[in-house]
Amino acid sequence: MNTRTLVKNLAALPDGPVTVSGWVETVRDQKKVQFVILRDESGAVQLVNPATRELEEGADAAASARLATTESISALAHGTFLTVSGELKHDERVKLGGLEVKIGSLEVVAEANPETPIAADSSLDKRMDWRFLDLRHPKQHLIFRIQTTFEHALRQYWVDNDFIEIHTPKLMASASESRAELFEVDYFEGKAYLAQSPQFFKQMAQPAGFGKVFEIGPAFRADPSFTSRHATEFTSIDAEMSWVDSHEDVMRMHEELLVAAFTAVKEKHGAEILELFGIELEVPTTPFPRIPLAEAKQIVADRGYIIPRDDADIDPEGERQISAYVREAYGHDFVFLTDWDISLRPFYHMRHPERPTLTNSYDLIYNGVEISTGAQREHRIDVLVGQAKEKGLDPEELEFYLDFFRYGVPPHGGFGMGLARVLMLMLEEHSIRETTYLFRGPTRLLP
Ligand code: AMO
Repeated sequence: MNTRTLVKNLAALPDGPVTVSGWVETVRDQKKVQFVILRDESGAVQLVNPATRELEEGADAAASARLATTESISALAHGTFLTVSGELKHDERVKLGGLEVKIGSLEVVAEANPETPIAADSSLDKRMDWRFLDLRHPKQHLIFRIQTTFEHALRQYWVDNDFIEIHTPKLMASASESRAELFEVDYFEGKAYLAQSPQFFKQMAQPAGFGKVFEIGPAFRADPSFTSRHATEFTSIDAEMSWVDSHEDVMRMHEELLVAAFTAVKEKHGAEILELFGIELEVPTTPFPRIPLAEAKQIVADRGYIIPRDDADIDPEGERQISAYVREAYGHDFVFLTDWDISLRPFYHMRHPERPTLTNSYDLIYNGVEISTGAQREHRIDVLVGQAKEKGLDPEELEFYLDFFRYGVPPHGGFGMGLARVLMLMLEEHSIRETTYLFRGPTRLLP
């Protein structure tokens, strides 16, 4: 049996017999010769077949087989999956990779319906309906190869720095962020909630003595909005570490981590990112700029944009404006917005020792969009209970969490970061639907 060669490996082979398998991208059916562009998961190759259109009298079995091959090529629908054995020939006149395969035998392994349901100009929603076809394109492949490299580099950094990987449960007895955006599910006689974040359980690792932990896993938010940056299920990248003096220590780890991951992506995929996305990927330099939120709002106002809501938050346009400023002033794509008002932060954020209306927390903005929230956590039980009450939470419901702080917990902090958002901004895509394998939103549960 001939073993299958991936298209990307053909270039290194000498002229001679090969077998390739893949999907039919195009067929050019000329009178004397037929061309098929075949794509597999590694690339595309031109197949060529001198056409046999009719049999002469007394034709042998080989001639009949050539006629059959010619007819089956004429009938090939886009997307049909083929295995072809033939002769590889290097020929620099062939535009596609300087080689072609002359078809010897051809097997239709799996036929495709002749009408392809999506085209290059289909709407994003339609493409999502047919995601498996949409994902066949080289650009989409690259997104998920980048994702693989990115996650691998995060793990490598954490493993090299003595972090422990944890997998926290996604079925919970209570909310982990806010009561809004909470999915409730039937759970035997009672109710359970889908985890909005691993927040409580990554913090639990601190009194458990794990020191430094990370998790890459799903998070669920019953967020009814239809923005380009929100999903109801997303992959959350989380870290939490003991012995921090403030959120500054968390930011330092966070930026080092991103430098490591962007370096790995650039090294492995930089050339392809340039070719397919037209982007010269930049590895950020450290330290990332840090701007207190109040100052950022002033900078944005000075640029002529007044954030409409008067509740001290920064809105998406404000994020774009501050990013534009940081690009101009520092030549940087990332900025930490620090010192958030307590009204904007959850009860578990530690407050600033000298300015108690502010928290030891940050948002990380990348190319105009928030990708992450981080903070030092309040670890003093009495202060924590007070802050929970102040936020209108019932400490009894939080008993399991509050217990973590009653038996010796080190000062700690961490962050959560949305995977699809980072990829979206890295590749200048317009929606996390493009950088999520299968998007989940208020009106999308399929496929
Ligand atoms: P936060 O709620 O800000 O913080 O979420 C952290 C990051 O997760 C991503 N994210 C989302 N991505 C897609 N769709 C959503 N609906 C969505 N919601 C959030 C964003 C966001 O910046 N527990 C804290 C983190 C911490 O303090 O450690 C938290 O969850 O990129």
